[in-house]
Amino acid sequence: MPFIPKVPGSAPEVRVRDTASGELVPAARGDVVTLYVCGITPYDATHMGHAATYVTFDLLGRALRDSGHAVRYVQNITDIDDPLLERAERDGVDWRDLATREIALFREDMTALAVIPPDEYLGAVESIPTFVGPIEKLVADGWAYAVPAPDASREGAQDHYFDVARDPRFGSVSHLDEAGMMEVFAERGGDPDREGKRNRLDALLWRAHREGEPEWDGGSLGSGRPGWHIECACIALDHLGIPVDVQGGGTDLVFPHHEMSSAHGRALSGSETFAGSFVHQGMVGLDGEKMSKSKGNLVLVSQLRRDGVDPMAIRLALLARHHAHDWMWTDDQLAEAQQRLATWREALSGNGGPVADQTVDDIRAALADDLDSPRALEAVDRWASQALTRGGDDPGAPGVLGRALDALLGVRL
Ligand code: 5CA
Ligand code: ZN
Repeated sequence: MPFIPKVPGSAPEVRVRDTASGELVPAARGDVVTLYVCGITPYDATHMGHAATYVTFDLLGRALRDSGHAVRYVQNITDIDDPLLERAERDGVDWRDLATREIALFREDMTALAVIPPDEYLGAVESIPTFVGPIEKLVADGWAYAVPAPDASREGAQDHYFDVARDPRFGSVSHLDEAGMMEVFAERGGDPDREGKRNRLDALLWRAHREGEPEWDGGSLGSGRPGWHIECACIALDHLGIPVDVQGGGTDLVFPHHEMSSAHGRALSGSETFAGSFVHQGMVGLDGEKMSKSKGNLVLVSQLRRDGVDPMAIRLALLARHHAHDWMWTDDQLAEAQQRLATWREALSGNGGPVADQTVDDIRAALADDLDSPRALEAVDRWASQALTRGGDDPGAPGVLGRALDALLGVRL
């Protein structure tokens, strides 16, 4: 946990655009704000898309703290799932070693980007014993059912699926119709063609052991491993309680991941909603396509760091784009961010400057308005430009603004 300086003055209530309702809603619903953000699947290094996501929720946490709230932030690591096993197999490494290595690199990247770590950072693997009881409960309560798995390593073994037709609120996060759901289900980890499912969209909760795959004790479910969505539902339920205030991640998780984990979480908790708001980071792309580990079109935080790029310039490049929009990464944007960082450093290194109170208010107002970081940066640009062209006679201004940049934007000069 880095030291976060206090900023004089007070901040407005933070509002965020909730994907489920489409409305701007207060992110906080009480003094303590619970924040669950979907973490990485650790099979490759952190790219600009991941970095944008975690910087966005870091910004939310900072704005909430500044407006007088305490934040309880939980993040998972999907350290057992098909993509991780497939990559480990391809590269001839143990999946545990691959995950350990990538988690360590991710944490280094986040530290370099001044991302405040979550209060609890939980691996799926270490949490598996806490998934079994809830899945058994879903089966017992009629939310889930077994499907014979003839290719499993043990005779009579069964996979377990969530019955989406049981849930009258299914679709309340993404608002997709069935065709829209089907379009993305398979490419985002779903198995629409699995024989024996009641509905093609039903989600895997527990997979019986197959030869060559790792396995864990599943109680009455049999030996196997958990599905993806139930992991986030159970961790959120156990460590924050449902409803959480904010469920976060990239827009690629709206369906099926957040739709399903919300359905599982509501079924388990009896709560009508899974989250006060669902906040999603737009997709960051490269060369016209979504940046993704599976496509390999990546700009990596760790590579830029090795190239000697100041991590604060990387952070500024990310903050220059509004989180709600998709955008393409280009080298020009990094060059612009480096220029901006140099200008800010120069302006803040003077003995004084124009009074900064209005600038601090402008940063706060921009962040409170659905984390409008580009607007916040422009406010600082205006102050810096005035300081450099006309100077100013407030000796305390650079100090005040420097602390605000550190506390509110996570930019340390
Ligand atoms: N482990 C799951 C979530 S439980 C997962 O999606 N892992 S991930 O490594 O693929 O992505 C980590 C986070 O980065 C997710 O919130 C995801 O939505 C986000 N993300 C992935 N690719 C991009 C991208 N190109 N642009 C913006 N965010 C992205
Ligand atoms: Zn998740």
